[in-house]
Amino acid sequence: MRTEQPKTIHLKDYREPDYWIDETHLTFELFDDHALVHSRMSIRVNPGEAGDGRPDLVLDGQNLELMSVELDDKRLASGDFQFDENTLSLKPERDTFELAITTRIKPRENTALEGLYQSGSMFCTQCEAEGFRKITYYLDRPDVMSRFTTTVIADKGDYPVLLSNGNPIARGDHDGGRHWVTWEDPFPKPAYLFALVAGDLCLIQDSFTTMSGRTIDLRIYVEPDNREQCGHAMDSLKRSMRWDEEVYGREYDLDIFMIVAVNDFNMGAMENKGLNVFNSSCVLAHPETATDAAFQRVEAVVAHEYFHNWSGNRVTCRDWFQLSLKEGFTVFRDAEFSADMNSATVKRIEDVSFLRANQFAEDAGPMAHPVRPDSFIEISNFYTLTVYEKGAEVVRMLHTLLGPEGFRKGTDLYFDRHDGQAVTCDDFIKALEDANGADFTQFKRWYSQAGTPRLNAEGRWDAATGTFSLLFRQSCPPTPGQSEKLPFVIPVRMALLDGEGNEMPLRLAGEDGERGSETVLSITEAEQLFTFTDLSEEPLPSLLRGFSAPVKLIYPYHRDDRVFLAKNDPDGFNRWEAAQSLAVDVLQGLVEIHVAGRPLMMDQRLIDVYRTVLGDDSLDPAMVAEIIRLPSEAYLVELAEQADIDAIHIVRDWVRHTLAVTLEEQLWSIYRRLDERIPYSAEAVQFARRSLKNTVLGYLMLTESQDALSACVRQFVEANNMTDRQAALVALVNSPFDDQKRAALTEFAERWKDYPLVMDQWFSIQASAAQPGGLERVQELMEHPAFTLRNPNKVRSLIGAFASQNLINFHRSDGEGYRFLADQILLLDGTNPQIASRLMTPLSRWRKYDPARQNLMKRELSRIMGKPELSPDVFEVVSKSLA
Ligand code: B3K
Ligand code: ZN
Repeated sequence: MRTEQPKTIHLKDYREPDYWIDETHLTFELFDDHALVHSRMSIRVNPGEAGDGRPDLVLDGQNLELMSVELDDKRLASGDFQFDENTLSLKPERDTFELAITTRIKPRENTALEGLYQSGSMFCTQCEAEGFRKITYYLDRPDVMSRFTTTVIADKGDYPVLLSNGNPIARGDHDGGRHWVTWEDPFPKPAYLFALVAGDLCLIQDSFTTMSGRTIDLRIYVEPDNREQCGHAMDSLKRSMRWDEEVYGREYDLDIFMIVAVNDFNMGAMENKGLNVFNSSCVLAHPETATDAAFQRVEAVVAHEYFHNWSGNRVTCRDWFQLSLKEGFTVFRDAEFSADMNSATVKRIEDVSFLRANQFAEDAGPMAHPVRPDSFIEISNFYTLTVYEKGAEVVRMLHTLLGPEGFRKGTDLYFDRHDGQAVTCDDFIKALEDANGADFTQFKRWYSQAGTPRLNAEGRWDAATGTFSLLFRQSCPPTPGQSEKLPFVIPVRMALLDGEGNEMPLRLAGEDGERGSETVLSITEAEQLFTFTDLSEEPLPSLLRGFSAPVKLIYPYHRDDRVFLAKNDPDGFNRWEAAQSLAVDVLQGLVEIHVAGRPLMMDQRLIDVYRTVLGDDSLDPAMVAEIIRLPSEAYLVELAEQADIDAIHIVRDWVRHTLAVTLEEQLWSIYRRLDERIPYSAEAVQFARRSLKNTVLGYLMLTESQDALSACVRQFVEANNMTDRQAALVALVNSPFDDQKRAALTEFAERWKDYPLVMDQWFSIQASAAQPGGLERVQELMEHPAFTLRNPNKVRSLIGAFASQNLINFHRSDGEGYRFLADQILLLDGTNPQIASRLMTPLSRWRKYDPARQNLMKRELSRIMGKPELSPDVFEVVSKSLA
């Protein structure tokens, strides 16, 4: 057990820094076993904060070896400053001064992958949120914005490429085979956006002409072997640049934009000014090695990081509590971009499924926090689904309430007003309000109240008057530190459908004029009634279209209503939603029957919906694939008060089998129609066809017929792209055909052993397979030569996938799955606390399960809690989980 409790930081304690750093000049001398970092800062007291007398200057620093300190060119003796584990402080004698500091660091020993570290043979940095303090002493907080100049010196043979933010302004050679490059970034920025890269990298180059006619030099740097895999990232970058000009009026500002791919990276990518550093999994894409999902992820992440240049870099966060200011907004921006590039409805369905299975669970667990948290122990723990995905939903609601034009007026004002500043979520809202004359005072509760609101709705038809009234009641369950919640503003996009499925004209009592056939109701009270008048027949409401608010909507539809909506709702998203909720209802009913020990009987209406959808040629095949995908086990767990994981798994499997057997003939005809030999292209139309074909193949394999097996093996062998090959492998791995499964896995590993990203897939497919013996298989795979705990992608694809996607094996009743996960967390806590902390999520959700499992999970949490010198990252999650 640690003796000293890590400190909690509170939003309410925010105050401006005592000093500003106007200029930062850095020189890095990179060597094989260490690096010397020389910094020279022009510092000035913050007159607003100084008060009486000049405050001490207190700089942040972590794991640094301090070599020297110079104040205005005078070397300070050790008595002239104090330093401890986390700070360096001194008493300046003037209001403005130059401070020069030299530190020595060990990038090779930096396994936490934060600060300056080595990934393979290259040096790279990750500074957000608080990694810069692992490089040198600094005011490492986002409201301190400085102009950076960076010189990198290294061996020319080993590190021919030396990069940092901004534009290269000088370069030269030193004796002894070393060389140097100086970079200057004209835009003031917080230290978290600093980046440095040094390595032997090859360059893929292109250019982009901005709307004002400037030519931007676009560069992607990768290890030479990956040269052929950058085309899609480059295209995505150019599309993102164009889109941000067209949709937000935002033009790129520097003359050069660089992306570097690294293999060891804690997350997806990082938006450092002019020098984005990417996990190679979010850059590299080639049809033979990357799936359609990977192609789409590359496009989305490239866009996301690029969009940060405005939403995050030009306008940044005042403090880390405001993280969603840049992340929620940028996720919303990238989602809209992806929607425009591919199918908007399918993108929305994917995002909503993900949010409901995962963010809703976070909101209901021990780590629940508002979109703008009030406090944290370790900021790295708050790069969460709530800050990102729910934050994006909050921005989406503002977009819905203002309409696209009002929203654009608001963002124009926001960017104009705050360009070059570090601001808050309030500033964002204020700009939207001012540009539109709107009042979002109540709406801002979405930023301060945690938890997923419940929205109960009831409809009442009055035939005598031709009116239909909708009564809404909202509530929000308590979350840690927040027992009572005030009503939210909940925009409900909706329509009323007649018996043919047509949208009826909407007229609201008390309002003049009509609202057209679709409208947005703004629910602001705990209980609120809307009455629609002049209706010719009893309508069926289509509610919360496009998931217009991140709430749990409960409407007492009969199953027949859901069937009707699934077949007839003109809104594609709500057609999917109706089919999903029908499937949820059927599955939940069957879980009860199974638990009661009664035989399972299939509701024919679900089969009927699937049959209709499969036969509807007017539907986008990607939509069909989404509609016939049953709700995930994770979502069913989230929905349950207390989840019976065995029952959920058995019932869901049984329903899948039953659907497969019943619809076999129709599935075959679709598979045959879509099994076409055409050259691969990464385009929406092909994504859609492959998505349906492979979903259908998954079902067909459940019939366990020889025909299905042959088709699957043939697809595995003959596929001309990784999407089809991998789908066949997944189907084989989850089948009882052991010989073919083993052969396919062996062949796949042999063929792709030199492609780490493909091997990640190979690990993940096996880790997620619900077959018995899952834990033993994962333990065996940990010994595979391609596996290492040092690489976050490997950890995610094996341990992460097992614990979060293989519920039946992870939750085995003897608790061995939990023990395994805890063992890995304890190991990783010593090397990479951020990754260790991420792995805590499944254990933190222990309250969802039965008492026996709860005890087993708590036992592992307590064991983790007992580790001496636990990182603050893991400490925060484990202590909150046990609280
Ligand atoms: N801003 C980074 C995330 C940094 C996470 C630091 N622990 C990537 C992104 O959201 O674009
Ligand atoms: Zn981001």
